[in-house]
Amino acid sequence: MSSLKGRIADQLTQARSRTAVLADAVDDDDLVTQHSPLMSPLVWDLAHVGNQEELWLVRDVGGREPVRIDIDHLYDAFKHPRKDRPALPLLGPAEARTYVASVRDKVLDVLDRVQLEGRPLVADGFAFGMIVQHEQQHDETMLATHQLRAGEPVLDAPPPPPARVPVAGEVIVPGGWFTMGTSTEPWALDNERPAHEVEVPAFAIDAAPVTNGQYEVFIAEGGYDEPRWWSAEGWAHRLSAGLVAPMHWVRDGDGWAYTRFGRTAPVARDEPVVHVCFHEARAYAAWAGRRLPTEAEWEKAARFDPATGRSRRFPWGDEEPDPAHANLGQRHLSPAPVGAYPAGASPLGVHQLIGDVWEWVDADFTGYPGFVAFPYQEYSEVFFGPEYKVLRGGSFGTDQAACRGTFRNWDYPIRRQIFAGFRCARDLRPGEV
Ligand code: AVJ
Ligand code: FE
Repeated sequence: MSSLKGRIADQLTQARSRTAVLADAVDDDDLVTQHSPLMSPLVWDLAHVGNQEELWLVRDVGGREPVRIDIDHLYDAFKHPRKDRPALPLLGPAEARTYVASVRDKVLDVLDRVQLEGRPLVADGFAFGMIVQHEQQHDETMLATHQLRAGEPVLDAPPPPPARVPVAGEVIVPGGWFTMGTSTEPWALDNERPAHEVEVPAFAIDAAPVTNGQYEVFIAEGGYDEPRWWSAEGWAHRLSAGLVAPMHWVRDGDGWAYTRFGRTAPVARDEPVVHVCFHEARAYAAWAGRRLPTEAEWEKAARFDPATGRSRRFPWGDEEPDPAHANLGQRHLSPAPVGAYPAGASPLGVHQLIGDVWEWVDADFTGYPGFVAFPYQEYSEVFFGPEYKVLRGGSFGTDQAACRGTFRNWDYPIRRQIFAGFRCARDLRPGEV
């Protein structure tokens, strides 16, 4: 087996172990329960992961007979909205487990025989990489479902590392052109492509994500009561949804507590704030006299190396993330405090861009110049437009297979179930360098 095939097999296995941890943590009744109208029952994600794998790797790449053509419609995310999925005749927990295992058996056989070159779908193992990322993305979704589930804690992980260096204030990123997106990263998805030059005027960006402690000041100073900090759309949502604090926060004496995966504790002031929507992020930034970064600013802060003028894969360079670089992969069940990842900082000193919390940026989700849908329009293109805002950098629940400096996530600006926070930016003042 080539080393690429070996890496693919390892990554498929890793994704499946994580899926199993998330599914096996609860009993069968819980697996078929819908914990929130925003989410599918966990058993849907489980079989959907197998169905996508069957469609792309067994049928398309492998040219093999379907395993279960009769269930395709149940697991087509466009046929049934999440809220309707519990009423479908879904595979039960045992059937779903048997199904995904039999698909995987065939896929490993396909992998053994396939030539990973020629056809763009298989060149560099792309289709396999896409399916690894797909399973890991659904694992993050399943983790978000766990966060929405009531009851005793069922997931365990060691706490994140402590702060190792003080990180505060902002970093000035010099103006000029930089390369955004990629044409060379083999498993980059269509919306990250192609690489293109963007001119970004000099700007200042926070050296770290906004923390719970900072966010508490915004709340205490009436940030949720002042329409002037909010966009019209954001204020309307703030009123109709009755927002008063990040999702999952509850009053605790003078302060706040936060229930995370079934465990309640006072909010940690030095951790990045998480479970805020785009509108809350934007309101905080306005209150702080700042703004959210544009998508190009975020990516320039994360990838631009002033010494070479080149865009790197990650803030720390081109190497794959290791546990000292970033809080990824559900190794911990929370963001780490600011300053916990000095080895992951960018050359200009911007910290924790990768991992910890997804970061809302001030951008609609659209295609880059020269965008071509690949291999299907329903991954990205059908979501392009003003309804979705972009998130960057991945969270503690994002696996490194589905996270890099160019990776783009998106959601509605009102959504808070994802592990999302933000950092602020601003234009430079005249004469400031
Ligand atoms: C990129 C996270 C928005 O979960 O809706 C999963 C990823 N696409 N199955 C999503 C995805 C198809 C997608 N996000
Ligand atoms: Fe999916």
